[in-house]
Amino acid sequence: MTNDELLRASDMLRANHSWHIFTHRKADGDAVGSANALFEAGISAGHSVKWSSPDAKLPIGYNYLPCFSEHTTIETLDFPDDGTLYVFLDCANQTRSVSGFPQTGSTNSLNIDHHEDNSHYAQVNCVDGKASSTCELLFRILKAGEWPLSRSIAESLYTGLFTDTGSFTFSNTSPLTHNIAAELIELGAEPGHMTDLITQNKTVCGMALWGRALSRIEMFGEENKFALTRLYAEDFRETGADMTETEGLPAMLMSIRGLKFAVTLTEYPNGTKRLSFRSREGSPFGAGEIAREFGGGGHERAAGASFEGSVDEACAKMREYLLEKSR
Ligand SMILES: [Mn+2]
Repeated sequence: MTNDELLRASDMLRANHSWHIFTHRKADGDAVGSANALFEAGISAGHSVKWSSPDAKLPIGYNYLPCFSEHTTIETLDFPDDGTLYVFLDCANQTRSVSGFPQTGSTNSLNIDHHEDNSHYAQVNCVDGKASSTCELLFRILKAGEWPLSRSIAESLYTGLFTDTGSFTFSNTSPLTHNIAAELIELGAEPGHMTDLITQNKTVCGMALWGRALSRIEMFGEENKFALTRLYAEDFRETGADMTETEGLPAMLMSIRGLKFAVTLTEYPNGTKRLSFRSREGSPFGAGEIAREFGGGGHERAAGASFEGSVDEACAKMREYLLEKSR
């Protein structure tokens, strides 16, 4: 990513005074963090800004971010050509967010993302598959364009850096990631405080839900390199946990010694059914590769897809599939 490319994105943001920001379905820390940072940057510059996604609710743990409550739920939009700049954050393709986006490529739009499989759907695409997070890339855009960076913008960006790198532990953590984290700390994001805000925010109900998932882990394959667990809709109802409280659970499985690849199958109380894949070095295949085979997407180490049918059937099929594929 050259400085000119960063400036091109920054100039587009500067020239357009009305923005509509979109984040992907089932937002994570990077999506919420980047949207918060950009929202605040826009408002501070005197722009009019909106932020939407199909999510009925964002993960409640991120409610310390200043623009958290600005999010509105939209399933579809007709994307009027009224001078609004449509900004997609952390969305590998436009189907990951609000539907109805025209495929013509001429809609006034900007795509800021770090997914390797990004489909370059917008008029201007600022995509860097090497960036740890959308927040890392957004920081570089804002810095290149000399946008003022407040302490709360720094905290929003730090949130995405922290969560998408698994607390600076995943292989996407580069020297640049740490340099940017250092700059964010200089701007006022305190690492200890941020870690508390991001990680020490579970509810007892959420912990009970995790307990159910952890108690159902099945290890299989050669040297137990695969793990699988499941959550049923009843688990949410019976524990009182919110739908968004599964965040962090798939990554938690990866703390099992020797594990290379993990799948979490979740049936949400609203009927949505999700597969979450995590992989690490030494896995016979990447998380993204498997997710794409199931019609989903994501990164080498973390990816997701949806599934149909009963949870137990899907688990049995997944187990067979992984064993077969690694043979
Ligand atoms: Mn991301």
